[in-house]
Amino acid sequence: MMLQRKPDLTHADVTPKEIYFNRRKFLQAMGFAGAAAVAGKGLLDLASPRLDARAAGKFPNLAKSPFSTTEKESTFDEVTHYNNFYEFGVDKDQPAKNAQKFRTTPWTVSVEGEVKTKRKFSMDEILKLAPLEERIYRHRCVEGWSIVVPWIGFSLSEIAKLVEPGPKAKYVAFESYYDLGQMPEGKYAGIQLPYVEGLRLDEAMNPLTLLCVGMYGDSLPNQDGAPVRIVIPWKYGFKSIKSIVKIRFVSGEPPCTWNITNPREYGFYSNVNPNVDHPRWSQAKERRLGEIFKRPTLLFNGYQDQVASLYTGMDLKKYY
Ligand SMILES: Nc1nc2c(c(=O)[nH]1)N[C@H]1C(S)=C(S)[C@@H](COP(=O)(O)O)O[C@H]1N2
Ligand SMILES: [Mo]
Repeated sequence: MMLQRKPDLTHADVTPKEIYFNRRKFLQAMGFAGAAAVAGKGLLDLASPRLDARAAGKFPNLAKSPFSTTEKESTFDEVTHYNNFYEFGVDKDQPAKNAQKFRTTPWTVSVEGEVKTKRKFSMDEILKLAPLEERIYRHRCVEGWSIVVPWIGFSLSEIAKLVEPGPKAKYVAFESYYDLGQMPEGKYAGIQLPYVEGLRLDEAMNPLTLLCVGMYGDSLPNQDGAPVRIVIPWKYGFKSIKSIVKIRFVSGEPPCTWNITNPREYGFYSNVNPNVDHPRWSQAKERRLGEIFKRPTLLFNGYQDQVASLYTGMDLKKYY
């Protein structure tokens, strides 16, 4: 829970649920193993049934990306049942339940602001705008847990090529869909909605910044930000805004939901940094979902080769 509104409820409160979740996964895995032994099939095939299902998904035969990690992927079940999506409830298991009926068709993303050609893109147009790639990225939540996800999409810079940002464009602002009728839990989110986020223009145009339309070979599940979201793998997860309807090229630093909620705890940059602690907990380590022992958190979440140059000369303790 990220909110300061409940100061006695910190990340530590997340842990018991996480352990419970992992135990459930463990028992399920045992079930799989048992079935495999009976069927005489290799354990490896059954350990990740979703991988086999990938060929049958909406997006088979995706181009691979040199940006992909070779680390073990989190399971589809982990990534779709342990979510932060406050519009659908503040608990990790709520988005999977409450987002089931979320209507994502028709969907339009409006690209506007300091650009030569403002444009509205339908979802069909977005899907054909550039070749879709699979990008297997690490994702590190500010709360101290992490996952590895095979996202699908293309660099956000592909959109910029089409709308041509002008000289006044220095930042990019993003806005999520918000409708209390479909997201009644949003009333209790404790944050101002619609959810908004932003990046400096050079960050947004870095090839790692992904316009994401799917995961695990298929469309995005509603709870993970269907039908289209942003993924910025070197920043804390809350920067990776879900279910976007607007992209605005702007001249000044745009407001960001967690930053305006609590500027001392959540900065505009929010680059993953093990050396800059959150005021209420250390950021030196993280727990990969499904694992017991914590692992060290890496500077820029391990993407320093791609992004460190964006921050040359900046004091990362000041610009957190
Ligand atoms: N619109 C919106 N986007 C959001 C959030 C949210 O509550 N609302 N939560 C953020 C946080 S804190 C994280 S860690 C990631 C989680 O993405 P995932 O559930 O697909 O793993 O989404 C981010 N994007
Ligand atoms: Mo997060």
